[in-house]
Order: sequence, then C-alpha cells, then structure tokens
Amino acid sequence: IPTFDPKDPFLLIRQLEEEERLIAESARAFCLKHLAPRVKKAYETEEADRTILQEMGAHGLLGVTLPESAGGLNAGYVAYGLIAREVERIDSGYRSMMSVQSSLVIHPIHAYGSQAQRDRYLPKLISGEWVGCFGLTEPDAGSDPGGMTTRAEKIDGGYRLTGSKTWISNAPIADVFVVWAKSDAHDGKIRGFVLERGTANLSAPRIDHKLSLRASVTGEIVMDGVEVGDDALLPGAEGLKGPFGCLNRARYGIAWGVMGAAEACWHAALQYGLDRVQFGRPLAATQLYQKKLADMQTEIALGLQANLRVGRLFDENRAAPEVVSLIKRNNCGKALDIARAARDMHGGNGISGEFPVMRHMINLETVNTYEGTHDIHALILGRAQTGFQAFM
Ligand code: TGC
Ligand code: FAD
Repeated sequence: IPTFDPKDPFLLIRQLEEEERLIAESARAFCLKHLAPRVKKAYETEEADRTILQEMGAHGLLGVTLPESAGGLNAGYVAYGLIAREVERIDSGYRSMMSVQSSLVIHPIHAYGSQAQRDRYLPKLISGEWVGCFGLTEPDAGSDPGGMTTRAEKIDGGYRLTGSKTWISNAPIADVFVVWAKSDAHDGKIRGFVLERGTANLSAPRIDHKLSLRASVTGEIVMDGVEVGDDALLPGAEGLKGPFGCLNRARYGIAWGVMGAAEACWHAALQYGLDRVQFGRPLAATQLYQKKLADMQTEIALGLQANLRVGRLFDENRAAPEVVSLIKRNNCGKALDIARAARDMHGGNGISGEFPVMRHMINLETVNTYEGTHDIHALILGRAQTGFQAFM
C-alpha cells in the first residue's frame, strides 16, 4: 500500500522540478535564519526593517522571474510562489514587503518601462538596495481604482502629479514609487509613473495604529504638484490593464503565501495538541481536535495543489486573471479560517505573542482585504459566469 505523508498528502514536493525544490529549500533556510528570529519583536514594536529587503536581495529572492539578462534567475512562477509560501510561513508582513518589491515594482518597470528606466532601477531593486512601493489605492478609490482622482498634468518637458494614495505598503521607507494617475495628455487614461524619494512636493507619511501586518510599514503617498520629466512615464502601459497586470502576479503570490501562514498555524496546532494534556490525555487524542486538524490538512493540500496548477498555467502564459481571483479568494478565506481555529485550539496561550497563531490570524485579515477583497473576487468570478457586472 502506498504510504500517506500527512504533511504533504498530494506529494507536492515530488511534483516540483529540481530547481524549484532547491529554490524552496534555500528560501526556507533564509527565512529561518534571517526572518524567524526578528519577527516577534518587529511585530510588537511595529518596526519594518529595510535591511530585510537587502538580505532577500543578497539571497537572490527578489525579481526571480526576470530573465538573467535583466538580473533575475529566470525562475518560473512556481518558484516565485514557493518563495512567497516560505516567507509568509514566518509572517505576512515580510511576504508583503517582498511581493510589493518583486511583483508590483520590479515587474512593471521590467514589463512596461523604457530601457533607461530598467537600467536605472532594476539592479538596485533586485539587490534590495532600493525599496519600492506601488500606489494605486486612494482614500476614495479602493475596490474601484478606476475612480482615482490623482492627476498627471502635462507641463513642458514632463508632468505634474497631484493627488494622494493611501494604505501603501513600504511607502514610508521607499526610494522608488510606482504610482498610477489619470493623465490629461492621454485622454484621461490611467498611466504609470516612477517617482523618486527626495523629489519636491512628494512625501510618504506613515500610517500609525495598525493592528495587523505590523512587521511591515504602510503609509500614504502625498503628491502636491510633484514635477517629473517625461522619462518618469512608464511607456508600455495604458489603462487599468497596467496596474492589474502587476496585481495578477502579486495575487498569485498571495495565494501561495497564505498557505504558508496556514501551514504554520496547522503545524503549531498539531504540536500544541500533542503536548497539551487535559482530562488525562493529549488534546490531539480527542475527536474534535482531530477533526479540526483534518480540515486544516485538507484545505491546505487542496490550496497548494491549486496553486501549483495555476503556477504551471502562468509559466505557459495561460493563467486567466479569473483563475488567479479564484485561488487568491479561496486560499485567503481558508487560511483565515485555519488561523482562527488554530488560535482557538491553543486556548488561552493562543492569544500570546509567544505563539505565532494570533499574529498570523490578524495578519490574514489584511491579506483577505488587500489586492481585491474576498467579495470583490467573488464578483469577478460571478461576472465571468453570468456575464452580469455586479459591482455597481
Ligand atoms: P474592468 O472594466 O473590469 O477592467 C478595466 C480594464 O482593465 C482590464 N483588466 C485586467 N487586465 C489584466 N488583468 C486583470 N486582472 C484585469 N482586470 C481588468 C480589463 O480588461 C479592462 O481593459 P480595457 O482594455 O477594456 O480597458 O474594470 P472595473 O473598473 O470594472 O474593475 C472592477 C474590479 C473590481 C475588477 C477591479 O477594479 C478590482 O479588481 N478591484 C480591486 C482593487 C485592488 O485589487 N486593489 C489592489 C491595490 S494594490 C494592493 O492592495 C497591494 S497590497 C500589496 C502587499 O502589501 O502585498
Ligand atoms: P472598500 O473598497 O471601501 O471596501 C469596503 C468593503 O466594501 C469591503 O468589504 C468590500 O468587499 C466591499 N465592497 C466594495 N465594493 C463593493 C461592491 N461593489 N459590492 C459589494 N461589496 C463591495 N493598496 C495599494 O495600492 N498599494 C499597496 O501597497 C497597498 N497595501 C496595503 C496594505 C495594507 C496593510 C492594507 C490594509 C491595504 C493596502 N492596500 C494597498 C489597499 C487595499 O488594496 C485596499 O484596502 C483594498 O483594495 C480595499 O479597498 P478599501 O480599503 O478602499 O475598501
């Protein structure tokens, strides 16, 4: 009889290419050495450490899908997803820092940028020397980014940008800002611009009092008439397709990442149940506890298998945005359920920062919301089935 691996029911590991396995192992070793020791304090003190991106860069974890000629590893999207899973196994905030840098800043500059923009920004972003951020959301335009009011007005030799972005990961520590604005010179269409820290009238104040994702810093981007040259425009993207092309990749990475957080919660709950004795026997020997573990194991195995399939589709250029919505939505929702159950299974200890479960649970509230909320992805999938657009 074939043997069952309870931690890897579908033998995911054997479905990976050798290079993918090596990248995942290397990412796991990196995370255990560089991220795990600092996460508890970072979360408590709400300190995002930009040197993390430098360490990730030195370890080859940024921009991995880019060709080697552009400074990447020419690795596929499965490898990218496996890295996200390992990083988020430690903390969603660290995965956030990484996926913004790779999918939302490096990717658009590579895919939509001029050669001069690639030459200027990519080496320093891939090494992690420069930190990037991605400004789409505004105070009055979240789920509906087409309602943005940030404007790029044409001036002699460049553009003047006016508006504000909010809830922007990495913004307060960013050197490079990829921002999206409606451009008067392009019939009011949405265009991307690359701004640099230190430009006059550009600021990025920090958003304080976050109760979630505290190991990653979030801020605003305030553009009070920021003047940039023509060379700040990303030439290769027009309309919402530009930012969404980036979001497809980041959402896919999130689908893997949240399974890492869920696995961390599941494994913690399993260990806790084996160690903790009540009524004269380990909690893990009770039926209810085992049912919860079985549910976790099942949802994680299914979620990871779906991720692998979509990753392969990505590499064949066949991953439709809707299939990315499906795994982003489902995996975030399941991970949140798993984290909540794991928190409960730890009893009173579950609310302590000495255990990772409540931190993951609270982080996952953000991950379920950003990059398209759970319900927005339902509407994307509903539209694809019915042909009816139900957003408004
Ligand atoms: P809609 O009419 O559907 O589309 C407008 C144009 O965009 C194209 N498009 C896409 N292209 C590529 N990929 C996709 N996923 C695309 N979705 C749409 C579409 O083909 C169309 O093109 P064209 O040529 O016809 O103009 O646009 P809509 O305004 O009705 O959109 C509705 C909706 C709900 C789908 C969309 O706005 C949406 O997804 N809202 C969610 C917003 C969101 O995800 N924001 C994320 C902000 S960034 C972030 O959260 C980063 S957190 C990072 C971290 O810390 O990890
Ligand atoms: P809203 O759009 O106001 O939604 C509020 C509620 O209404 C949600 O439940 C939503 O599902 C529901 N809703 C909205 N529209 C409909 C509808 N038509 N039908 C039914 N229900 C609806 N953005 C960036 O651009 N860059 C970043 O780096 C970034 N990082 C973030 C980091 C953090 C920590 C957080 C919390 C957010 C970040 N975001 C970022 C913003 C994020 O993408 C938005 O918060 C998200 O898209 C939701 O927008 P909103 O907050 O305006 O909520």
